[in-house]
Amino acid sequence: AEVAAAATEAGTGATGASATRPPLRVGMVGYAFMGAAHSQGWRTAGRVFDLPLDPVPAAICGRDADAVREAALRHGWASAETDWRALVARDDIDLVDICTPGDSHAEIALAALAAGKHVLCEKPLANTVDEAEAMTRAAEAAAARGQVAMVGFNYRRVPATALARRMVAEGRVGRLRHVRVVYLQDWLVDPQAPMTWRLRREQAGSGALGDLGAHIVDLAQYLTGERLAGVSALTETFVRERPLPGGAARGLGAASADPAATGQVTVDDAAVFTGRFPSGALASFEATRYATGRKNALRIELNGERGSLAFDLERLNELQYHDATEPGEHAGFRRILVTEPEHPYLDAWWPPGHGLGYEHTFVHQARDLVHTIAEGRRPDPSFADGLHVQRVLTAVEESAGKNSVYTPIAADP
Ligand code: SOE
Repeated sequence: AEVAAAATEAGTGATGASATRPPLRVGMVGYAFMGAAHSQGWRTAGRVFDLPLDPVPAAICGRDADAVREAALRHGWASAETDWRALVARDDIDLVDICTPGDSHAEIALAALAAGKHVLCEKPLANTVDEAEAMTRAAEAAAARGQVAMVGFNYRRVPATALARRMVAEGRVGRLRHVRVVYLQDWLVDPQAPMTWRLRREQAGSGALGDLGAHIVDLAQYLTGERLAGVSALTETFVRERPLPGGAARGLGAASADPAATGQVTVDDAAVFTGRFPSGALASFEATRYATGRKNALRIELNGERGSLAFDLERLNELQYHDATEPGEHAGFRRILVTEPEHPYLDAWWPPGHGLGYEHTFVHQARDLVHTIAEGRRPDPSFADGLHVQRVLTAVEESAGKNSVYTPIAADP
């Protein structure tokens, strides 16, 4: 159905200035938190960056007809669908953006690739290694036909993490010894916080592990340029039964609980694991929804022979750097304010010193994907990268099931 009042028209993209650029017509499945975040990305990327294609927010899809219509109007999508198969079948859609829970990623992505679409899929890529393998095979076959399939690890697109990656590649930390990374949230500390799909294995695949652990595994691998070789892990489900939701969704859960009914939590609440990189560097990871007082604290520190880097998502415009080659007398961690035009993504934004936030990562993701498609490059991160993360998550669960026995991660074929 056409949403008449939407800001876009066929052939005119989010910028309203597409006369000279071919459109990239996007169909997005899902309209909750991630749908809203991706909408921001698609709407804004072409207004801030000079893109080779003009992203057109063409269609948004969700099962509830009224809710998806309202989401289309709110987020600026030109039309709404209630069946993702209808969306995938439309010949006026070039790219399918998957923002649904993990249990539908594989089916939608496989159908979209078979229909000749480019695909952006939220993390974690899938709920199982088997699904992720099938998706990766389909993505490789589609790449030969010029299609791009990317997985949405948005924290690679924080200017400070992109700068950290550049500095590691330039050798500014030297040979790596330690990678220390945590992702801490606290929205489940209250045992009466209601159930959500995120706490059901059949929908989410896993708990804090897949939701937060996937991010930190990807970020650690992205910054180091290495893939984990094996892990030793512990996982725990602290609260195994929770009230069912009593009302509408709010934030990551529901606004109220139903006092009369409960549901079983079938995923982990927290995962703690160590790992080895092929270079010999040791890594430690912690992903939890029970870090009381920590809201969205993704922190990573790298220690190498020549220096160290540290990043904290709660201070995302900053990168800490210690240069160990400086004379000891005045060496020490210093703060790089990552807000300058020479930093990744920042030449297109505000004057120097004016910071960015969480939502900008989705704008940068849309920008990078548009370039990847237009320039016929390999996506970064690819489905193969998403598959490797999935292998790590599975190895973590295996190791945790065997009381932390070191579990090698299957090599990629
Ligand atoms: C919830 O834990 C969540 O929204 C994740 O699903 C996102 O991937 C992360 O960016 C923020 O936290």
